[in-house]
Amino acid sequence: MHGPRRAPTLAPRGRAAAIGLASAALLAGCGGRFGVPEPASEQGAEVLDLWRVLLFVAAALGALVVGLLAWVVLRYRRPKGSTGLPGQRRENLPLEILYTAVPLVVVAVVFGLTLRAQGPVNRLSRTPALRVEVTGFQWGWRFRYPAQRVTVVGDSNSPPTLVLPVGQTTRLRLGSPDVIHSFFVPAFLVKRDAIPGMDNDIDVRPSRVGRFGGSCAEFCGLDHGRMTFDVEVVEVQQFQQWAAQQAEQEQPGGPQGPERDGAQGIGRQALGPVVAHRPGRGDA
Ligand SMILES: [Cu+2]
Repeated sequence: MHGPRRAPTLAPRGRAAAIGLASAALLAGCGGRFGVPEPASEQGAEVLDLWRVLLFVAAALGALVVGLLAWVVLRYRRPKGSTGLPGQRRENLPLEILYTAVPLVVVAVVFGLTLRAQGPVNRLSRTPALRVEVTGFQWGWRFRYPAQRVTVVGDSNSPPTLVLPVGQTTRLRLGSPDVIHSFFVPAFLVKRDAIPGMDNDIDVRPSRVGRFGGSCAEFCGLDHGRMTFDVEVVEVQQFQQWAAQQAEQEQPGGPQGPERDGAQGIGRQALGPVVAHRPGRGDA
């Protein structure tokens, strides 16, 4: 944006202040999320809160360790002209107890906070407003809405879109017919595996309307890197309209014309034989 400009030479103290200011500006520029995407779900907001605490604890401990190291190096450096070893100390019991106890307390507190955050993130609602079966397969995704009789399928050439209503709890049942995949939407700040022969349930309650990218986060073969999808969070009414429209198109007597996203026809064909061999379905 600006033309090349010669930076004025700064005294060491001024340089330190400039670095401090730049770091503060950098952190403020991330909106206090420190590199984490802005959460698009209530569960994601919990994860962000935990991340902030963990980052703060880690930064404080890092600063303490680096500070102590610097202090020791400077304070106890060898004076000019001295020879031999400095005075040796065999033990310091209070200090040893302190540096054993403090890390234990820190780990216990962090563990407790993590457990507390896991509660609302992993909790499954007794009455989810919507249920979607999410199937990861080599190499694409299928989203089935059993109650709405809607199925959206895509593959690595045409990624599908998972449409969700905002402000409502959706139960995602993750499964796979072949190998382990992982359902990951960075904006939800939660990732969960789709495992053959086993159903993995998570709830997501989107908190804002928008379109968010997702992908498989478990290396699953050649086209793993192209196993992407989108999540479209819409108003409840819009969701109902969309579902009704899709269901109509899927009726055997319904219009056979081009589907809303061309992925569906291709994907459904590709998935057909795979689904037939899917282990575990209906066994439970
Ligand atoms: Cu995968």
